Amino acid sequence: MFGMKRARRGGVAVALALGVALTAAGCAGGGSAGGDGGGAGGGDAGGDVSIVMLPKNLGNPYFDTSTGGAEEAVAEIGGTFEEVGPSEASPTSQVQYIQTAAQQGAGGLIVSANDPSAICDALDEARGAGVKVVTFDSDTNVECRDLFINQATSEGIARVQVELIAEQIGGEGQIAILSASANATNQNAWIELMEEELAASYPDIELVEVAYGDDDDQTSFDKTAALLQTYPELKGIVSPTTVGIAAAARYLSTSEYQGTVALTGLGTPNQMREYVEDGTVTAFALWNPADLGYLAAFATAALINGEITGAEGDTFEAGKLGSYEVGPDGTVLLGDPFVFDADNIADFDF
Ligand code: RAM
Repeated sequence: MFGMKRARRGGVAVALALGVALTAAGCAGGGSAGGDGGGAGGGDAGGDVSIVMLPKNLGNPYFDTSTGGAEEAVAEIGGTFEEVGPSEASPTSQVQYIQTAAQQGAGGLIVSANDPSAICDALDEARGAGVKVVTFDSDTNVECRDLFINQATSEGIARVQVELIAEQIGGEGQIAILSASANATNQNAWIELMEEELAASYPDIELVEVAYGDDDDQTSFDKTAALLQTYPELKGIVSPTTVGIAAAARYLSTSEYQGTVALTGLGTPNQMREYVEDGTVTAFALWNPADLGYLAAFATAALINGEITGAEGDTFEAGKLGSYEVGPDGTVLLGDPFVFDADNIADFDF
């Protein structure tokens, strides 16, 4: 609704520029649908495509970009679009926005969940009132929504971060994780898999603590300082959140640890560029949040228009991204994570 307008312009440009690079990879890994399912491009089918987008919280550039992608898609489809959301990424902070969307008769709700179950009652009610519910980025329990649009497999997201930190600390030493909020479905799934991967393949790396910055810049900054103080031998930090990694990089960049304590995880190129350029960070990963929002909006429109029900094997068209197929547990996969470093970071703008 508000600040997002600014982000939308950037988001659209990015989606076009980046769509090419990151989408190419994504299609190779997942996609596969095939049939063109009738209303190609999702154009005119005629339902009331009114979509409300509810990120974990407002004020996070990652979600500004995903909202920009969703808004671009809804403009192509021909519907109405609104972004709403809380300022804090806490388990129940989204409930009131879900209730309002249902009361206002939204056709679809796209949500990144702060907790797998805390918003389920509200989502059930909304679905009972005819709202199609699509999670993206961070899922709820499967039974609480119609579809989940997943940015990449959890295994892939976990693996790339473990590989990056292992490489950056020379395969041994203490590391910590600086996560988002303690209940975040997505971060918790990735952390569990990172722990498994570390245990299985990196016996000389010790994970000493998982800290939570709540996807709040200041909290993440303070938690970074605390980790460095508590663990003088710390060799590296993995932050699987764009808010956390940017705050940790800012702390490290002016500290005695710059260049000696490694930092990687999931970040946006625009937030991380200065820290790659000043040597605080070597490489980190992400996907294209604009494509994620764009895909979520096309999937939601397909549900609203009755083109799909969310059943495994359903296929739909997602505009410039092409065809997608619903996989097990009502999940649609965008693609593979992408690694950003000094050689490519200048090519991205989101
Ligand atoms: C933050 C949020 C989001 C996550 C990214 C990587 O922006 O926690 O849910 O997907 O980081």
